[in-house]
Amino acid sequence: MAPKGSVGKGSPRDVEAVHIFMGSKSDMTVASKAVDVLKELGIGYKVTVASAHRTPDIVEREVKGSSSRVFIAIAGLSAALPGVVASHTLRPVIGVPVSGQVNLDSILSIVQMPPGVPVAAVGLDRGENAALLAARMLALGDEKVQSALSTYMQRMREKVISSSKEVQL
Ligand code: C2R
Repeated sequence: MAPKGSVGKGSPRDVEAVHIFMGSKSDMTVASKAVDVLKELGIGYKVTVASAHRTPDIVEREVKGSSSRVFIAIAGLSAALPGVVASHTLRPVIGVPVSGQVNLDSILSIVQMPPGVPVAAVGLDRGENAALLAARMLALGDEKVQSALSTYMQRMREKVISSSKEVQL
């Protein structure tokens, strides 16, 4: 039975609201995309390298001891990590497949979870979308995160509009 654990109290800005796991240090470029977005939105986070295959005991300990509200799990190849994180918690888990020689291996490992253990999946290497999805979850209970997300969306909109002007040759 997965424990409920204790979720950190206070604003997502003041606690490690998102816990990012990566299966290896080699996944760092994908994790950096998530970290950049969380920093931009002012959301607190923690990053851990731990592997369901190589250090299963550390994954279990880190998840069960985490006070974060949402987990992001980044892994390539046979990506068991997001599913194993989800098996140790009742909090939402977002999986990020990492690209490699095959690509479908990590995508299917994350998308094809058995019934009863849900993992939300974003696209290949889409660390920024994992962070934005986590932010949307946190925004349900926090107006400051909601407003930071609105600003982010507005900036994206302005970028598209200005790039449309740039291509008027
Ligand atoms: P190395 O570069 O360390 O050999 O790792 C990692 O996420 C990484 O993308 C190669 C790839 O193996 C992945 N890995 C997993 C897991 N642990 C490591 N998929 C896991 O537990 O699921």
